[in-house]
Amino acid sequence: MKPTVGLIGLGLMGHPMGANLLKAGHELTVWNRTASRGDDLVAQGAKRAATPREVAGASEVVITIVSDPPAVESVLWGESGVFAGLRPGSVVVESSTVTPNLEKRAAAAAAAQGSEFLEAPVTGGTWGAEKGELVFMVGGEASTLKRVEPVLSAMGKRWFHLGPVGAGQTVKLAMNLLLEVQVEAFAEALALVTRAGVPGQSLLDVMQSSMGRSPLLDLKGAMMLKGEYKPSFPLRLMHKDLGLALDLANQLGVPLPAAAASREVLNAVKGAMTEDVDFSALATFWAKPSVRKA
Ligand code: NA7
Repeated sequence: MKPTVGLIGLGLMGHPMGANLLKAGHELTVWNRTASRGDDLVAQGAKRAATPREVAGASEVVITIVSDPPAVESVLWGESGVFAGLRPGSVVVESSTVTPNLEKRAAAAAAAQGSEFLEAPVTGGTWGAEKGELVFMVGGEASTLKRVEPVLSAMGKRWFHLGPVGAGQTVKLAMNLLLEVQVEAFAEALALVTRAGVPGQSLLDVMQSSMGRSPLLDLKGAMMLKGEYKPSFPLRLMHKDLGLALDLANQLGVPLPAAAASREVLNAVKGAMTEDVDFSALATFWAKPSVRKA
C-alpha cells in the first residue's frame, strides 16, 4: 500500500511535485494559501483540505514546500497548522529552503507528537520538478528516510543523506551560493566583453567549450543574452537564500565576501523590478544604469 501523502504549498515547485505524486498513484491531499492554485490537481484526483491541520490529519507523509521561514512557521505552528493535527507515527518532510535552526525546531516539535521529521530541500528548479528529477538534500534519521523513499522517488531522481537535521539546509544554502556567484560572475564577464564591443554570444560559446563549462550557464547565459527572465528560480527566492547563507555564515564566523557582494547586486535589482523575474535578471544591474542607482 502506498502511503497517503499531504502536500502543503503549490507554488512553482510544489505544484509539479503534486502532479507527479498523483501520477505515481499516491492518495494526495493538498492545501495552498491561494486555494485556486490547486484546482487542476483536484480535477486530477487530489483532495483539497481547508487547512494545513486537515492535511496532517489525512496523511501518513506530510510534505511542506513554501517560500520562506515565516511561511514555514505559519503552516507548521499556526493555529490551523500541521502540528495542530499531526497523526502519531506520521512523517513530516520539510522541503522549503529555510535555516538549519528552524528545521531543528520543527524536528523537535514533530518528535514531541510521536512523529518523525526529515528536512529535504530540493535542487533542480521547475524543470526538475516537472520531470520528476529533483535532487533532495536530506537531513534526519536514516530509518525515516527509508520510510519515505518511495514518496521521494515519485518526485525526484536522487537523494543525498547528508547527516542529522540541519545538514540538508546547510548544503542547500551552500549550493545556492555557488549557483548565484557563478551566474553573477558570468554577468560581470558579459558586461566587460559587450562594453568592449565583443558579442556576448562569443563569450558564452568559448566558455561552454572550455574547462569552465557549466550546464547552468547553458540556461542562464542564454536568458541573459536574450534579456528574457521568465522565472524558473525567482530572484526574490535567491535573494532570500543568500540572506540565509550570510546569516548562517555570521553565526559560524565564516567570511563570505563574494556572496555578500553578490547579494548587493540582487538587492539593487530586486528593488528595481516591478515583476517576478528569474535570478539571472541580476545581469540587468549592468545593462541598465537606472538599476544601479535604485
Ligand atoms: P513560489 O512559487 O513562490 O511558491 C511559494 C509557495 O509558498 C506558494 O504556495 C505560496 O502560497 C506559499 N506561501 C508563501 N507565503 C506563505 C505563507 N505566509 N503561508 C502559507 N503559504 C505561503 O516558490 P517555489 O515553489 O519556487 O519555492 C518553494 C520553496 O522551495 C522555497 O523555499 C524555495 O526557496 C525552494 P500562495 O500560492 O502565494 O498563496
